[in-house]
Amino acid sequence: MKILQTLAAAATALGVSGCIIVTPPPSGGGGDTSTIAECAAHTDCDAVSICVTGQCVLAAGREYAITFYDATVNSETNPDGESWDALGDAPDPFGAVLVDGQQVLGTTAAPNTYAATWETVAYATLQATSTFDVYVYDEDLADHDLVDSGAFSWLEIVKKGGYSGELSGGYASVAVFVDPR
Ligand SMILES: [Ca+2]
Ligand SMILES: [Ca+2]
Repeated sequence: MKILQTLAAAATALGVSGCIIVTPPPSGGGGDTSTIAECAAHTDCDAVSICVTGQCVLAAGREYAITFYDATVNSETNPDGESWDALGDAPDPFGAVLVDGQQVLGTTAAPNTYAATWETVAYATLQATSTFDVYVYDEDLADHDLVDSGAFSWLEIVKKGGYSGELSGGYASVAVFVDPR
């Protein structure tokens, strides 16, 4: 209690009257998980949670807005070394997103271009175990050419606010955003 007496003496010396508030020590780690964590960004929350209206909430089992923003076809030739279309014609790219193997988003095809911007939005409920695959195709009359694809952790995309980069083969780059509704 010597410290308290010293503080009291100091307070008296400063002309402060009334009681001294002593902050109690933390109560021995009760593992209280009911505390709602405040946050400003998804990265402020734990590995399975995201920040929604200032509070950390479980990421799984929520509905998300998926935005297929754009895609670039990085190669003038397909994996077989041929042009995407006859006579060296540029591809007609369109994008798709599959959740658990089911297509939840499909863009229109952008005619004869290596760079397409869509900003197409679709909504899907994402579970902890949900798979999230991104595809870019070249639209053809019959069988569309697969340009590139990539399998992602949707939670990783959510945490970072989006994915911007190459798909698995390097033939296409995309920008895809996933945000809680
Ligand atoms: Ca083609
Ligand atoms: Ca074409």
